[in-house]
Amino acid sequence: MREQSQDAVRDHYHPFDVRDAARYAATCPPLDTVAKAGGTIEAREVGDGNLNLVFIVTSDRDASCVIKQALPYVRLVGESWPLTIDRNRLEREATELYAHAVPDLLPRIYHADPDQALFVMEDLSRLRIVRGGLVSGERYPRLARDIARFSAETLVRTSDFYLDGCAKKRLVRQFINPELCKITEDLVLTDPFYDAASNSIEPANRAVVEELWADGRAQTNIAALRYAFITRAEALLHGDLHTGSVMGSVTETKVMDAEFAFFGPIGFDIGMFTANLLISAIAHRAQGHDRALVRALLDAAVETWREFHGRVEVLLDQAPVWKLPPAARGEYMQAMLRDAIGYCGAEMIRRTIGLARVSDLESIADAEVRARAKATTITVGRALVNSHLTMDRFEQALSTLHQATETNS
Ligand code: SR1
Ligand code: MG
Repeated sequence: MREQSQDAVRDHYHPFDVRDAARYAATCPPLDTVAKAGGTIEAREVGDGNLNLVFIVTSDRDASCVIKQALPYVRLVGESWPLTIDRNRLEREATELYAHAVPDLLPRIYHADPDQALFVMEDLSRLRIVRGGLVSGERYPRLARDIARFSAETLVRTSDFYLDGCAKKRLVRQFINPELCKITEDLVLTDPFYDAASNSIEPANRAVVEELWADGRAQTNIAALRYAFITRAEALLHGDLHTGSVMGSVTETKVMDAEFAFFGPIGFDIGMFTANLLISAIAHRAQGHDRALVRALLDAAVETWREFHGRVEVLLDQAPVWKLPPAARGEYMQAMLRDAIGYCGAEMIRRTIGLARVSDLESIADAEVRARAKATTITVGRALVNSHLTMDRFEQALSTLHQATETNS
């Protein structure tokens, strides 16, 4: 039985339909001026994520916006799974905070209404959700560098190296996010590692998954990763930084969907992001697609880590509050890498067999190819969870992937 969501009753809250969205958009920037000038405004609902309503609101003038509103339950599952609508505030506040460090990598927010659990933001229709683009074979040459910069800047600047103890703990309090954290604790770091009802397994992969469940090393390591996720308040994580949370083109990258933001282990976001690049590479490879595309995705994962690592080092050098002594720096960065690789493995497994699986794998029409691709992501994920504590370079994760790909081809 799920616990009731912790929301206080909000008298005026109601989920919008397209007419509500159009009417509302006419009352605030940027479309209020269009309404005042007699222009027409229309909305359509385009949310294809797991949680929220998303309306694109357009006008007969050169102005448009997006309204993002939280539903009081998990959209993917329905009203049987209540979920705090306060997540909309957390997403907006995290996005606004990040914008101080990396304004070019975030959508602009024009207006917020906590009572309706919504905010009005920039219409990014010129960009595409990166996951969908990657599935259709598009390339995003800036993606790795931009995500590395986003993560390094937002993480290190919210850590104890940049904030004094009081300021940091005030932020920790602001981003206490128990309901969304519980989703990750359960769906990423627990359920895929035993025979939970939320899992969905290709019949051909039953044995591969049962081996994972019976693997004592994997069970011990995932417990440690889960414990770190729950207890180690190092920096403000995005908390859900996968390719479905990023919009991009050849020239631009925007990070969205920060509603899972909270203070956690600093390697988590990069682990989650690189996992989704590796899943995409494995899916394309299993389908026999362009080898250069597969190579580019694997290279992007390595580049993400390398750029992130370099930027973190620079930021740590300039840290205003606490400079780690050079002798401690190596171990600190090594622990971050190992965490990232461990969470990368967990995310690969979860996106394959858990709730909220991904189109990279699910869109493979041929059942045999799909099962083979999934067997590979599970095998690689398990190997990364098992070996992350011995890794010293991100490239070792790729060697693990190459070995597993050989085994499953
Ligand atoms: C029940 S929510 C499932 C997933 O959707 C979100 O985008 C997060 O990835 C979460 O784990
Ligand atoms: Mg999301």
